[in-house]
Amino acid sequence: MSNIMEETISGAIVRSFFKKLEDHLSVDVGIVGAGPSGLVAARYLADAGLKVAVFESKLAPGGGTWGGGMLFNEAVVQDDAVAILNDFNISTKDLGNGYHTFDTVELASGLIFGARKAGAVIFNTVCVEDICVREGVVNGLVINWNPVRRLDMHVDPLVITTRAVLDGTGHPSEIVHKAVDKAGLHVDSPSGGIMGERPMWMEDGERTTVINTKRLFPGLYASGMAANNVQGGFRMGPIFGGMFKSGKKVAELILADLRA
Ligand code: 48F
Repeated sequence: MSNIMEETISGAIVRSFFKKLEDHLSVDVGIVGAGPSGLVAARYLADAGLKVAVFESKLAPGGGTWGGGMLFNEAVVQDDAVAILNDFNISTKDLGNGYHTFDTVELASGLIFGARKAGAVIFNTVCVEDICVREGVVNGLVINWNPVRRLDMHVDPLVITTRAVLDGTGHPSEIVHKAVDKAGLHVDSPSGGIMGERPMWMEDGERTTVINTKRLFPGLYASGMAANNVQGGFRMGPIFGGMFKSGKKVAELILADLRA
């Protein structure tokens, strides 16, 4: 008895995955975290022709998009960010007061699909555990399987070479923490370090998320709640315009820098 089908399928998966990984050992942009800001950035950067890899520690990309507000799977966006959802073909319902609702399962799947179809590759269950810094530039991501981290296994990582790194890790801003605490970098924030996120204030949080989205150090950028954590912005809960606009803004900043 032969296992021809089993061998074919296993071989196809192994060869196909390793080709994908090998093709992305060196990328233009390494995005850490497949939340809304990271996925929006991934899509616009890939649309512009850059080689983009997204590393997401969880099995399902999407970050904080799936659960809406308190597991009610609807969320809200303002008028001025609906155009971004239109770019992803995600439907919204106009409330007629400047706000729109949307289904968060459609949001999560739409953002993931949009980023993938634009050409960004998503490596799920892979966490970024460190960065590389050479001659004053952040130029690499240190990756490992998230189950390795979760099980506290002593396994050395691999490195992805980057021209730009985006911290899209949300509230903890894990990558900027590595830059500040471990590499000793002085980032572009009021203190040169991480200011820490402030409590809920939807209006100010939404406004400042976009302002807080910036290049923090050569080769290093932050978006979404990671950007707010670094700059001391307010949290805002299940309104997502700031996240989408932050992802679009950081894509434009990275594109301008890489094309300069
Ligand atoms: O937190 P998250 O959704 O990022 P975001 O783009 O959006 C925030 C909103 O979802 C919400 C909000 C809106 O009002 O406040 O919270 O800022 O997604 C961050 C993703 O990063 C992954 C994490 O699993 C999540 O999916 N992540 C975090 N640390 C790492 C990581 C890491 N070290 N390596 C890989 N992925």
